Amino acid sequence: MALERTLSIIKPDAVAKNVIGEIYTRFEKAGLKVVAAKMKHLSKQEAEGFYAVHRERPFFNALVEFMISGPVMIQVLEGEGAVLKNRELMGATNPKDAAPGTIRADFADSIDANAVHGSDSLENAAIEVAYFFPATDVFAR
Ligand code: RTP
Ligand code: MG
Repeated sequence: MALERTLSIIKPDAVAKNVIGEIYTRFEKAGLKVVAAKMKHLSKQEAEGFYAVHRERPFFNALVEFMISGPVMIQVLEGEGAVLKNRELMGATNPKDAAPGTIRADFADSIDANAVHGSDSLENAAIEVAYFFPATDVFAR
């Protein structure tokens, strides 16, 4: 497996629940390192741009409104097979379908308020990391 970087967002519901640390612990225990991080209250424009691939989907407006409902914690995770590893830690999009012990099973309330975002491919990871972090703000470790 190759060393990869992926973009992770702790969504407004999980930030409001005060579980940033618990989620970071899961990343660390799985061997993923936080190599960049910032808390941010996204503007509507930033959220729409980030989720532009979903623009035509019926849930797009609800998704954007939810993502701007409060601050989020945005981080770049680095590790062997980081993209898939993070998706495995997150669990299925709908918490009802998420495997026990995953972040969404333990912290998500609904398909909208589903605690975390994670890049779904190495290609999208590079695009998403660059969307939020200039290269100088990502630290090789
Ligand atoms: P994410 O992008 O947030 O990591 O989630 P994901 O890959 O598991 O799911 P994706 O298909 O990319 O959808 C992005 C977010 O939109 C919301 N969604 N709602 N009502 C629906 O059918 C529906 N489908 C997706 C979810 O909040 C999902 O995380
Ligand atoms: Mg996605």
